[in-house]
Amino acid sequence: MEPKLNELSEAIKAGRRKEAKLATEELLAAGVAPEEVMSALSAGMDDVGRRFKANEIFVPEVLVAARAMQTSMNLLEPVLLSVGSEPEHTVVIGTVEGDLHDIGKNLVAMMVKAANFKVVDLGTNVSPDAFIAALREHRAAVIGLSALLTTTMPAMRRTVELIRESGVAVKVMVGGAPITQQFAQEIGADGYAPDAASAVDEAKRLIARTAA
Ligand code: B12
Repeated sequence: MEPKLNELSEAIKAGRRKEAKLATEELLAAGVAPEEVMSALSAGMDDVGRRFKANEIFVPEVLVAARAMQTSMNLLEPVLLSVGSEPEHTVVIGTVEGDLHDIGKNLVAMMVKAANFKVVDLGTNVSPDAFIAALREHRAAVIGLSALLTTTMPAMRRTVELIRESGVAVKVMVGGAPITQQFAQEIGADGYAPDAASAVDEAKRLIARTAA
């Protein structure tokens, strides 16, 4: 199935939605693990990121690639979720105020859901108040904050501060391309993960720590 996986990566890079959909359907029908399909999607999107950074492509190309990726992710989600029993813990997730990037956050949400957590996804450009209201409403064990812009890193810091001030007991996990372990520590977050797979491990680690 290697060629089909490559075909999927290529379809994402070129933003060919129908092709991406078809390749995803074929891979899933052939019994390829959804995690493997997801890696092919990420590889395609990584390349898009690199070329955007190098000014080889521009916003419209990035958007069509993102849309193709979302189409595939919609097909993957039910497969990832078909295992698993009643979720025990809730994770609230969202992109911080001022930031509209959601591809990485969506990947994290999907992987966390697949690991049998209930996920409340607040979307992008989420104010600290909206995060805090959702934490109260859903009694979340963990909150995941995403930021992709250096200019929205202060909003992440502020969100963590306000969560702490609100007195809500929750473990805060942060991530996004400009975020580092050091920044996470600096702003008083409980955890950091560099990618969607390690975000799942990190959420589990934080919950185990709460229980201990
Ligand atoms: C796609 C994209 C866009 C799309 C977003 C579409 C969407 N629906 O998300 C569009 C075109 C809209 C966009 C707009 C802008 N963008 Co943009 N964008 C990107 C791009 C190319 C890819 C980001 C991406 O999706 N990567 C793929 C995903 C899978 O990776 P990821 O997000 O890093 O997520 C992974 C990890 O970080 C982690 N993770 C992510 N979130 C979380 C959360 C938690 C809790 C955890 C644990 C982990 C975690 O796990 C994820 C999965 O493995 C990056 C370049 C890059 N290489 O990063 C620029 C980039 C982020 N954008 C950039 C800029 C400047 C902008 C704009 C200001 C451009 C403009 N002039 O208009 C606007 C800002 C809009 C706004 N207010 O937010 C800059 C930021 C520079 C900086 N230092 O701040 C970048 C780095 C490009 C560059 N110039 O180098 N962008």
